[in-house]
Amino acid sequence: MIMQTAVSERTTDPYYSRVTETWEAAERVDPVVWDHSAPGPLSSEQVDQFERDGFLFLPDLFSQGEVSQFLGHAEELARNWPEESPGLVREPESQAVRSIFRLHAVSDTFQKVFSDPRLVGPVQQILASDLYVHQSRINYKPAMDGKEFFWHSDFETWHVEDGMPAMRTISVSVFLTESNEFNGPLMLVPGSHKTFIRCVGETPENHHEQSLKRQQIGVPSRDALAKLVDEGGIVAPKGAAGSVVMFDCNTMHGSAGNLSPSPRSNLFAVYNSVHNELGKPFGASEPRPDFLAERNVKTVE
Ligand code: 6CS
Ligand code: FE
Repeated sequence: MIMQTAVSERTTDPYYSRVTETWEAAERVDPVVWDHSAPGPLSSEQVDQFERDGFLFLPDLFSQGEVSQFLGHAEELARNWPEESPGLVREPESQAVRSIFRLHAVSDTFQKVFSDPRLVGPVQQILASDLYVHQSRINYKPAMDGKEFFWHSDFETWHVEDGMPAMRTISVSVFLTESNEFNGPLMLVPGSHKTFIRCVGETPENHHEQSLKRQQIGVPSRDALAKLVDEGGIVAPKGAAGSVVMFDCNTMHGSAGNLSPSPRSNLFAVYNSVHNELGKPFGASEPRPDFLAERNVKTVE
């Protein structure tokens, strides 16, 4: 058995990034499944699948009635968001709303969704830990205006810019609309979560003001992506509104723009282990704002 070094005992950063002149592939040092015998709703086959692929597709987890209520609430938030209040991101080439962040702090409806055992149960099982919401958002991907999300590992940004120490974090994406091949579905590279890609390029100041519209730093080089895709291919789970994709924080993912005439909206909750609290950023001078990286650790129950 390979012994993992406790995060608090690490003397060097295994996940340094944005410092070398060429990209590098480094081995992940953290477990993916933290305790195979932890209780929860997933079968042992599903746990093994998550460990192998770095994601799991759970079709039809929420009913059509539930998601239409969530979508209505999401649209209402976008219509009424006060201009001066942080958390709203517009599309790079139009005024259409791209994302709204930190829903767990502004919406009782979504806070309740983020405590739902259908979402929390599987994540607790894989991470074998109590959880808090590190980040939450809606990506609206509006009809025709909704631009791509370039390939990235979320952990790379959360480590470098937010000070997240270890890979003990899982995102869940709830489809608020159908996801199909025409509307820019989430694409993932199976198995990519086991390799940490060190990215090229320095972090500019206030990087998030640019990266949330169109990310160019903290993204894999062409050859790095080619290597991962050679090994694992690309999948795009598609399905009805109410379906859920849960994926590891280091799984390489992205999505194309939405050229269809209807929106493709997803609700995201990012659950971090309470044992993996944020510290100082590992590669940026200032930590990012709270709406991107929650520092108030409130266990979900
Ligand atoms: O920077 C972030 O934290 C966010 N940006 C992207 C492109 N994905 C993850 C996260 O929402
Ligand atoms: Fe992402």
